[in-house]
Amino acid sequence: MVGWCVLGKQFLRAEIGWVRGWSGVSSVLLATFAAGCTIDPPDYLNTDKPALVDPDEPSGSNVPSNVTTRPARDAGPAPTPPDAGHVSTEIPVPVGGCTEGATRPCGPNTVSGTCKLGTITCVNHEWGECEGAIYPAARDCSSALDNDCDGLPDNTVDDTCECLADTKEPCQTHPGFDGNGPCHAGERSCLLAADKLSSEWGECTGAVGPVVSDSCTVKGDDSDCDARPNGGCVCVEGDVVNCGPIEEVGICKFGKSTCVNNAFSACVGATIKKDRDCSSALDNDCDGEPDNSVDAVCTCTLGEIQACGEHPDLDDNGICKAGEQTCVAGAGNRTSAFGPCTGSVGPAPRSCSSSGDNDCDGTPDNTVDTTCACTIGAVLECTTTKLGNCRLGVQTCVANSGGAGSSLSPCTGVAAQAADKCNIPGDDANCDGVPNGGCGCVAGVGCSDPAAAHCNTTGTCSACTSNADCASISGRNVCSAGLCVECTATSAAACSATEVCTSNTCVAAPPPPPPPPPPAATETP
Ligand SMILES: [Ca+2]
Ligand SMILES: [Ca+2]
Ligand SMILES: [Ca+2]
Ligand SMILES: [Ca+2]
Repeated sequence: MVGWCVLGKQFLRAEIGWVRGWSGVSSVLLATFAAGCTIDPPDYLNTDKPALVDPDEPSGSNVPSNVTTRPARDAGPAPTPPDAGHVSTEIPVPVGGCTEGATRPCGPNTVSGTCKLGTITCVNHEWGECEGAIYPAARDCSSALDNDCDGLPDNTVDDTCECLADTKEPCQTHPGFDGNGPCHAGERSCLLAADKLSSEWGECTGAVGPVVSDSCTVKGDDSDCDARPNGGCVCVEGDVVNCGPIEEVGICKFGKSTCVNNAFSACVGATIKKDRDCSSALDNDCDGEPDNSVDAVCTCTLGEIQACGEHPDLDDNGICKAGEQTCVAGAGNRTSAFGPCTGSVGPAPRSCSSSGDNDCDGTPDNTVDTTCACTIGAVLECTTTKLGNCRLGVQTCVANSGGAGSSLSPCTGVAAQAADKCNIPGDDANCDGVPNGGCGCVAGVGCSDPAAAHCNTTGTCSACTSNADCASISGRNVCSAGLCVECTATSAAACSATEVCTSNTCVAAPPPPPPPPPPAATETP
């Protein structure tokens, strides 16, 4: 840093090292100031221009260079008493005449802080009063200005101004504890001296530190400031907690337990779970479900009746029906299950003699079909034939062996029949559809054999006994010795007029004899 000095009557430039703070100023700096140096001159002084040196002043002035008192002519503030390390000086005013109208700087030998150079003018060949200069004032620990022109703000913290006025800061801290429980640091305030020439920290107040252990009687106490309220306590006096069941489900209800002398009392007022009761709609076992819920334990609702022993597709036909079983409780009602099945009836073999439906097929057993061919006991008309004088018979329905079927007995009751008669043409007395069955001939109809043309009443043919027997035999209508012939001597008429009977046969008559002798006759009467 560039500084400037007054040595004798001359300003000298000097480059010096600067260390902030009086107490740290090097001996070189101190020595320099002792020789009338300062720092940070205004720009117009920071030059080698000759105008800065009074040409009227002889060199080697005998004015001491380290004057520390302000001139008597200075009407400004009273000079500041020098304090330790504080150099107060000002630019010396030459004595003797001067060139009329000349001017030169005057005032403090520093322009740091609030200090300001003034101007002195030569009037009547004498230097007049220093105008406009501002000299160092007393330091004010509460001011951020550099009133004492020492190059530092007056409130710079150092041995004199220990602290910034009106500020506070923590003190007596408890690292790791402050902020927990009651623990916190104290606080101290910066106290400014009445004359503001110094400041210092006041007494530390309000600090609270940790104790050995937390209280077990004050809820939330963290006096040991470890961030664990009531640390080391089983419970806090007067605390009431739920006890008994794990949760309030069904009939289960919490009880209360109270902290007394750092221990919880016995549980009071709790309702705990009981055995399950399949007959109860309550949740006695506190599992979240009504006890009578049907599951693997209570397998049915007590008193419930259900079908059992069923016969698919058969029940409700005839005798068939399902059974029933009732839900009954196990020991202590802790379980439930259905009891035995009763009342179940299954199908039986069909009985053609029963009007019931024993085989449960939906129809009466005695319904007539291929199995039960008829209704047992029924009597039906029956026939063999209805020809001739025959009439209807009867037959009866009977059960087969075992009753599994039925059938009709043989037809009976047909009128007893005689053999066909052979002396009545067309007779079918035996109702076999064949008239005159068994007859070799029918009386009145005759036989066809000329040698047996006579029909007996028994239906057999024998030798003719009369011409009538031969009537039905063509060309042989004459019975002659049991044989039907054409003619006989006595039956020549059977031949035509031109024939004659010869050997029972009609043959051509011989030519008539020449005129017959009258009155002769050849015929017998
Ligand atoms: Ca200062
Ligand atoms: Ca604690
Ligand atoms: Ca339950
Ligand atoms: Ca049936």
